[in-house]
Amino acid sequence: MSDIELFSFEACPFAQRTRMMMIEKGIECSLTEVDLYNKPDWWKELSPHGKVPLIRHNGEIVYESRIINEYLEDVFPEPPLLPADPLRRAMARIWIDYCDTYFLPALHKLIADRQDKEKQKENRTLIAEKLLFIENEGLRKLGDGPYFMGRELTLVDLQYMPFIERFPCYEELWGASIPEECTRFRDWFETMQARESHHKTVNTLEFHMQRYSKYDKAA
Ligand SMILES: N[C@@H](CCC(=O)N[C@@H](CS)C(=O)NCC(=O)O)C(=O)O
Repeated sequence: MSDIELFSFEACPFAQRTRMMMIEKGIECSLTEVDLYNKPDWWKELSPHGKVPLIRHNGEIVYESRIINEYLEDVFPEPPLLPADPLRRAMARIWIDYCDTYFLPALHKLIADRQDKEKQKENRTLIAEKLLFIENEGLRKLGDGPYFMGRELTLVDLQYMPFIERFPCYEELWGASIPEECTRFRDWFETMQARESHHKTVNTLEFHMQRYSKYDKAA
């Protein structure tokens, strides 16, 4: 029995980041699925924000996917998922931050404004701009690939992958697209799809579509 407990929800892309991280590191954990639609009292007591993922390690809790992943990187340094060089580490953190601060808000706007045709046009353009920025300022400058930072897998890859796994739903339901010029990005996605951590955590597109379609039905 591991001394790490992971509290997760099957459909949650943030929790998937941490599940992928643990598989990549070979970290054993006991997994508890939380019913987020009907939060149990023990969960409300345990979790300050009520959000998954959350881990309990040696009786202490850590939450926020990005913070958990960096914590686990500190506790289990092998195999490394951040570059050793301080400047490259800083670069990795810049792109980890870019995902949550710039890229995800653009994706979320697409869902939030789904009823507004004019705003949707702007949102599709915004997403394309973000992807081109990732391609040109991130992937192409950081290295030849196949991973985000170059030859080695890092936490940056795990930060983006769960959301790109779901991108075909954004294409199908709300017309988002990955610009043609994003060739390094497409190759990156193909590389990531071959990882065991992806195979072990991926959900089918039908599963994702069903969940996203509910937004339209609820509107
Ligand atoms: N910034 C958080 C986001 C986590 C998050 O939004 N999780 C969702 C599920 S995908 C959640 O737990 N929602 C329940 C709630 O907000 O009450 C992270 O990176 O861990």
